[in-house]
Amino acid sequence: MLKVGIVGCGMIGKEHAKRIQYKIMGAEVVAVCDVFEAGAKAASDLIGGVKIYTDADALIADPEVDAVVVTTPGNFHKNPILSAIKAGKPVFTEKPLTTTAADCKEIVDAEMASGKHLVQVGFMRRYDRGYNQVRELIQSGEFGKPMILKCTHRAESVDDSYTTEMAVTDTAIHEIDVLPWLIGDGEEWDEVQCLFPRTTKNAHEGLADPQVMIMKTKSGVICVLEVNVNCGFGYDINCEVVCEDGVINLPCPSFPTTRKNFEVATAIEKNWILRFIDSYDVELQDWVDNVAKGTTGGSSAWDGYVAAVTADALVAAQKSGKIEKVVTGGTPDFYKK
Ligand code: ISE
Repeated sequence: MLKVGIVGCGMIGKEHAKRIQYKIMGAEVVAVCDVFEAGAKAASDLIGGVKIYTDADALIADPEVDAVVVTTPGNFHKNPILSAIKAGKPVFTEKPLTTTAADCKEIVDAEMASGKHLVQVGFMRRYDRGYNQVRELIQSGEFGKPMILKCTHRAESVDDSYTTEMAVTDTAIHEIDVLPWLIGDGEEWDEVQCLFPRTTKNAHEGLADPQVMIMKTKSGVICVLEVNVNCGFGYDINCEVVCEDGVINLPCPSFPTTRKNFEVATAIEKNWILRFIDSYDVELQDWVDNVAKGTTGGSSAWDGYVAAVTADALVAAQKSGKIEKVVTGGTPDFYKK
């Protein structure tokens, strides 16, 4: 049984604590940590009462903790990940790996120096059934080569702490990671651009929303992504892949179709926790299974670094209004699959 310690007891931390304790096989949570003791206590209570820490390093050093899950806000990911690597303990971190490419590089360097693959980044879309089905269809070659990706990343609303940059670093970061994986191994972003249409009346003061992000891969596939986080009607993720010999659409979660009052209707998922609930389950089970074999699955620290470099370029593009290059320097042998 893998004994897990969780660092960060906010919303996703509590979700993962319950998931690991009650759904995932081969693992249990033995300790939780939050700088706010009350937060750690609340998470501990949810899972039957486990050890509580307010210092992440103390949790990581606990000999009973075999592996670490990091669910703090993204800008606090770096230190617990580095401590886990130093302690030689496998670490699953929620996305993004960290919020800057420089911090991600430090993690990549530390992991390579340790000589072991210890870090998995929680880009859960790589575990989503729909994305995997689309990937298989692309890989079958039946549709020819992909040329255009038309994607939407819409959310009902965001709170006042959400910034224009977060449309990239917190939201589009999912497409940044999943789309190259979706269309082909070895695919990489080459250049990115961001356009600002008229801002919706539903956005809070200072937030530019929606945004249109245009990203081109090295092989010439162009993605047009609408990030629209105050759409008001639900959490709506779409991805259409236009290929040479046909078009593939990502399936949406299925809901009954109803007919009433001269209307045909079907529901849209309310939020990301519900939309990707199954993906999170599969993802954490895969992490635990991989840890048991001494490996990692999903997105590596290098993938997390590449996503951060791309996000940095997109944030620069938001500011410059120009096309910006994505320069990663090439995959080190350590991370080649
Ligand atoms: C959130 O952290 C997610 O992971 C969601 O998928 C994304 O849509 C949202 O913008 C993020 O805040």
